[in-house]
Amino acid sequence: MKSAGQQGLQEPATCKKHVDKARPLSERLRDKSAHIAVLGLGYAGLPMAIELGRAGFVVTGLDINDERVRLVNEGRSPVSDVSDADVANLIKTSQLSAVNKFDVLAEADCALICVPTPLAADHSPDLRFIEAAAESIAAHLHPDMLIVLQSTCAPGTTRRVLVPMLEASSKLRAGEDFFVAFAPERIDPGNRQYTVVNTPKLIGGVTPQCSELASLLFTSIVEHLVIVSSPEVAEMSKLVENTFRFINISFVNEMALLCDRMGISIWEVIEAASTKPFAFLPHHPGPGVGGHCIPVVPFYLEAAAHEYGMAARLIEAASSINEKMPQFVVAKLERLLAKRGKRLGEARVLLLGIAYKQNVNDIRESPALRVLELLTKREAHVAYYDPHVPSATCDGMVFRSLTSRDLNQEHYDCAVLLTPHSDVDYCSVARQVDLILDTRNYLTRMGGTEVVQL
Ligand code: SAJ
Repeated sequence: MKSAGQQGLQEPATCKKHVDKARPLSERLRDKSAHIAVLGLGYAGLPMAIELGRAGFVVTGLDINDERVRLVNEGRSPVSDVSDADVANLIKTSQLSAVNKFDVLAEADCALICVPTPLAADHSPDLRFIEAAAESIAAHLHPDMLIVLQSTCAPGTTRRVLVPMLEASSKLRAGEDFFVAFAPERIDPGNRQYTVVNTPKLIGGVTPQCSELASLLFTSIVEHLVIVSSPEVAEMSKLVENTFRFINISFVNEMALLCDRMGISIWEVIEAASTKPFAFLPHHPGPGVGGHCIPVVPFYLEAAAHEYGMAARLIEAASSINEKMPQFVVAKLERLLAKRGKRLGEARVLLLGIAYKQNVNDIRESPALRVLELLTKREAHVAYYDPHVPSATCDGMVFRSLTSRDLNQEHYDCAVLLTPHSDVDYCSVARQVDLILDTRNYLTRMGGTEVVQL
């Protein structure tokens, strides 16, 4: 029976490319006949899977979250920066599929590890997701396989944690029988300008051949590759990038506390300092530092410093400043209300935006949740409005976002702008309140409503 292809007909969408596994991996990466497995379909893994599918690879996404797997197979995106159409187009052509069973790794030529690297309760690195991924891959490891770790981790994790776990249950040796590299994800959620494609990709292979094979994979989707001399350099670069940001944010937060005492605008100070065309990189104060990266990654660097007998004092100092910001927001609000003869405990307070940053729906580590918790503890009447976050649990209580219709029916003594989303009409919100504490310097004059910057 001739296949559809042999009959010259359009191959049915379900047909997978025939792959000659005998050909070396380098050739299958060049002609994109390699099968790629992406472990973790989150904010880092799904955009990577989409770009690899678009480049022509067959990509299987692996995730332990059944709901996430179901959504992807239905052509829907569980990640705010990836559209449903992005997913559906690749599902339709069978370039992309998702599974929650890891035996597909036996068929995969490459495995990209894009799993979370959170902190444990004591702020120490939590590598259980990387270790689980390593175990899954090790169980299906085969010759000529490329494994790329993309999850943020401390220097040495690739060579001293991942590689031994991969080698433990087979005679295969990294750098000889299979290949390993570290290539940190640099996704900036909500950033429309910089994406997987135009953000330079660091690659640190365990051996030069490992770097070469990882480069062959990424060159199909990334405009600029940067090969470094080892996985440790790539791991350390990622930690330095994010800790640089964390410390600089904490510096301007501390200056915000000082300028508040001085009675001058930190925003005007930063704007003025930014006129210096060299040697100054503006960062801006806010209610604190949220997200899955910036408040987490520096503690991987701190743990690495401790391992080498050093105390990373700046990281601890920066963390204590950033963690103080929610209290500062509440204290400033209390002072503003007191000037109007209102006690915090009897005030009706509207929080605007509780996602950890603009135009995302993620509330992990969001400082807005801390503000909500502090105000609730002070017995203020608190509600929030965030069209990207329908509900949030804070201190064991479930809060539901107001709708834009609700906003027009209630009056509030004050609002606190914590995370300004670009799709919200703050003018209409301002009509419902007498005072807005703007922690992001986002609002201009709002009619008769008094707007006070942090
Ligand atoms: N923030 C400030 N002031 C600033 C900048 C940020 O208060 O001047 C706050 C934000 O509101 C947010 C937190 O810091 O709550 C983190 O913001 P972010 O955009 O720096 O962090 P992420 O985790 O969304 O994305 C970052 C990436 N961001 C940028 O470099 C702009 C980048 O560091 C990484 O690609 C990504 O983390 C990651 O995956 O590590």
